[in-house]
Amino acid sequence: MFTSPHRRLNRLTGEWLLVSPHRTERPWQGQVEDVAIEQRPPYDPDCYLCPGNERARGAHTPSYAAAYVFDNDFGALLPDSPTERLDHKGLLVAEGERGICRVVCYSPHHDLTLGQMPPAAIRHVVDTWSEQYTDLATIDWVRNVLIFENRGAMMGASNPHPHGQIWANELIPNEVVKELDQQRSYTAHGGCLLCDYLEAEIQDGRRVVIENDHFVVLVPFWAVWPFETLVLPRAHHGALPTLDSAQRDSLADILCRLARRYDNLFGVSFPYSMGLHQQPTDGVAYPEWHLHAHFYPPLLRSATVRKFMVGYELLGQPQRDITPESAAQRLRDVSERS
Ligand code: H2U
Ligand code: ZN
Repeated sequence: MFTSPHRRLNRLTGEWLLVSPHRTERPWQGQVEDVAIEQRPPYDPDCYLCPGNERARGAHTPSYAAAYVFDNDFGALLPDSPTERLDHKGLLVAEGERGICRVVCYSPHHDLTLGQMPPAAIRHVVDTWSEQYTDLATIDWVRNVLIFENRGAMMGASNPHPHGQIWANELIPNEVVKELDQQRSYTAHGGCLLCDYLEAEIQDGRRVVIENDHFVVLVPFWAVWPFETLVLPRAHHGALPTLDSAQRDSLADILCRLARRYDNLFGVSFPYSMGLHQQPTDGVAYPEWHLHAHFYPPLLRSATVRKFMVGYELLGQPQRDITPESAAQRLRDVSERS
């Protein structure tokens, strides 16, 4: 691989990023983050997601034993927003948009994370995600269901209780539109973009982090975030509901193992945003769409130094120092013990 500055194509979005392999050793005198020593109780009487507690707007979180889903009390989208449109000379353009926002508690235990949950409990979360996708897809105006998680204060999570979110939109969001265009245009090559990409990565091997029977985790060739990963099913699936029981167990296993590696990398509960990209739900067939999950962690070289997307990256294009190959090597070298 190149040892000099170069640019790489993100095949999934069509966007370029800069890679500067020679720059890893630059000194850092900028912001360092506080390392929160997390000693959490299994139940927190002040947590709105713990079983039996009251939430911020007075709703009651019931006693629950496994994953629990509720409508977000402060949803960014609302199911009854009016259909409005503004188009002033093609310059001031706006559209009303409906949506449904939900919160998924992964576990009743306040102190757990994905990497600390037993595989059977993560499998239950996978089944819950799948049911939610199916359930929301049946609503005729829902065109996309995005399941995601912000973990850690650094990524803006509002609460340490293990949880994620679901936003079901009337319109397909930007990142999904870009990936759809790329996957669609790639079919001119005769196959699926991510099936072919996975095959190329397995053959190369340098960016593969973990494999099990049905899933592979790799640092994508075009990763922007230092320890960004892509979770791919070996078989071509457009969304979770078509995964069989063994494939779901495999997904739960690989998510748990990845989370443990992340936590062990810098010895902290590793912050990230992760999300599942599944085919849109507008009733159209998307044979080109390949189910996958992205993990975008902000940490760069230690628990206290994060990557900022600023300057050239905001104004030009993303740039990274540590190469995807060396990030993958470090994630391979780290233990999976919890
Ligand atoms: P984040 O940690 O990623 O912010 O997700 C938590 C969500 O929980 C957040 O979107 C919602 C917030 O609106 N929430 C409730 O629905 N009810 C509450 O009582 C507090 C927080
Ligand atoms: Zn809690």
